[in-house]
Amino acid sequence: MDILAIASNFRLSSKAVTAQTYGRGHINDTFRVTTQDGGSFILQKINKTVFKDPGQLMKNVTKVIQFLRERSEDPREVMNLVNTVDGKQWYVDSEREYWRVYDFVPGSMSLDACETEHDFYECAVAFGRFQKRLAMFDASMLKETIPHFHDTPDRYAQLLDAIVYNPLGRVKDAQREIDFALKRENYAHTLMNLQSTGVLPLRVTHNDTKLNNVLFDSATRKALCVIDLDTVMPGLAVNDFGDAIRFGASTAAEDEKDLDKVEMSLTLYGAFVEGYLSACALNESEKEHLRDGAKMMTLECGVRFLTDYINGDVYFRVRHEGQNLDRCRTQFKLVRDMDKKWDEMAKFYIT
Ligand code: ADP
Ligand code: GN1
Ligand code: MG
Repeated sequence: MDILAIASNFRLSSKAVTAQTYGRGHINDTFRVTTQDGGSFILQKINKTVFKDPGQLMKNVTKVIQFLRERSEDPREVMNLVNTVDGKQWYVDSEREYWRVYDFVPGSMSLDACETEHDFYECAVAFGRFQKRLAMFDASMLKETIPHFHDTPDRYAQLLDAIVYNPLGRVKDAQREIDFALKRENYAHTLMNLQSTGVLPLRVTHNDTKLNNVLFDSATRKALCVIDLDTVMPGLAVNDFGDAIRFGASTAAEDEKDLDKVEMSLTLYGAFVEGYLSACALNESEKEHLRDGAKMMTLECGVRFLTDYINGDVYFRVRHEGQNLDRCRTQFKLVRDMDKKWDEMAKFYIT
């Protein structure tokens, strides 16, 4: 694939001269492109297996960016889309692949693990601020880019389908993980039930609040900009909270093989609660169910990795065989650890 040729379809500051794969996202193909005049850009091919309607996705992203830009003080707080030479927000190549370009946010970096609890506090403030700023966004302006995204019972249904289909015969290698998941199937309904009974309000949420979906100012190490806006849709704030915990409060990488290294750090958990609640206003029910958000998103993500392992790694990018099963195991280890720390997690609620 000639990335520089693809880049030439966008209004970059000058001619693109280098292009390298970039970052550690699991979904899109991301490249950092530099130009003759020293400009730096992020070029992405949108994953069409994951996002069935990339054009609609880009309409969502454009609206969210515009809304946030009107409400932020520093231009580096919101990503900037670069138009194509025809003045469009995305480019479709001859193979019907969808491409987009953002300015590389100047002076920024992303983290795949926190170095200190302060990093995680900053991440929480960024996602909390994001939540607060979107409070007045009209949800009806957004189309769901992935229906049932955090519908955990639906994720279980997909796991059960994969077990029956078993296309590569991998079920036998994952029996312990399948048993673990199935034992917790009743719990999977908890937050969806609280949503349908109106206890937890639907808000416009980010839905993919990984630490590496926030850019930090490399000079000050303050959180600067929330990125990866592909899944901004109506959702639960406790899930945004929880998805951030499952990744950022873990003491090891998402695909760590040595499960003795994998724990949920209460210190990091506490730092995130403090940062998140300082930046956005949640109601009492949401605060009470923060720890359920953490456990649910961790369980759900484990179920998703397990399903994808069984299906033959068709959704999440893998760098080696078995990586999705490794990822599933860390998530389930974190669920067990949260069960142990359940009472302590409750102590961080600020009422
Ligand atoms: P994916 O959906 O595959 O996770 P992301 O949109 O999160 O893709 O991008 C992958 C990585 O690329 C991010 O984690 C971040 O490191 C980097 N990145 C994305 N957009 C920008 C940007 N505008 N400026 C700087 N870095 C970026
Ligand atoms: C994916 O795109 P990325 O890497 O930021 C996934 C999330 C998962 C996460 C697991 C659109 O996030 O839902 O929680 O991997 N994004 C999508 O690491 O499915
Ligand atoms: Mg990402």
